[in-house]
Amino acid sequence: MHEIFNAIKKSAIKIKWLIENEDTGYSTNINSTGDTQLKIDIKSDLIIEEELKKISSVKEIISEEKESRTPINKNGKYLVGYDPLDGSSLLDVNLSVGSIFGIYQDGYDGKNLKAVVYIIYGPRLELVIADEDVKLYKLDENREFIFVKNIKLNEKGYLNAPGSTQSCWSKKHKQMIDDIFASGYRLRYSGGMVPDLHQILLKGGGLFSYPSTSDKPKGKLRMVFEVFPFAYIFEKAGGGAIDGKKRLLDLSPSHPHDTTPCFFGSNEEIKLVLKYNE
Ligand code: AFP
Repeated sequence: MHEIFNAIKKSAIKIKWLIENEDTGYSTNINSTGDTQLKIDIKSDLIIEEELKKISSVKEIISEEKESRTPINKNGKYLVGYDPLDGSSLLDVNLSVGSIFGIYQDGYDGKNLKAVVYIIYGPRLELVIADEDVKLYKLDENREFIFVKNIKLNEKGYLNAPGSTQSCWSKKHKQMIDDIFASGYRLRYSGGMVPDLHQILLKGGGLFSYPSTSDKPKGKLRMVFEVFPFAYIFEKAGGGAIDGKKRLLDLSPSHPHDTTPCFFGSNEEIKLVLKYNE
């Protein structure tokens, strides 16, 4: 597992360089989810693939940017599902973006996650590793990731990050979001899952939601690459992650690119979501 963490750290430094120096325009490719890929999405994916291919404990990898799995080592133990550059459509306006890695064993169900890493490319390069607990690291002047602190959510937060557009929300969801704001929560939503969830994690709590909507009844965010990894992190940080009713980590995708509605938060906010979905 440590070798995998090190490969991810090396990839993060290279991708940070790409973000700062390379063309952030679109390519002519369309990925498996139907999004037009940025040139930098493709390059970041390649960087990660090259680093993970060197690791003997990796059995196979699957990227959000590719339709199929890539076998690595027949005798490897771990499967790595990753989103090389989540929120890349925010690069042209110089907002933070991230990379997300779920390290699975024996299949890509939520319950098979063994560890999670995400990177946030912001003014600083930061990395979060969750295995037994959740730890924040930052890149120092010697290009080493140094430990900053453990991340722990409070029972209740004050930030609200509601995904999608109001015109596509159900009446019930709109009512819940209105009530949350009426009770004093502040809006914090950049449109990048990594910085939006990172903010909630580091500011002690709140709610991030991407519900079932009229245009995307099964939500937008992908289980293997985005939802399960953050569900794992929120639970390890002392909060919760549900699809509205059920625990996200109990779900099994029938295809690696399947999506699900999702709610991540501290315990009080998750209880509230459950109440509105009774
Ligand atoms: P892009 O990778 O196309 O920028 O999408 C980002 C994302 O998958 C995720 O990072 C955000 O939380 C979510 O989409 C935002 O979606 P909405 O703009 O529909 O709220």
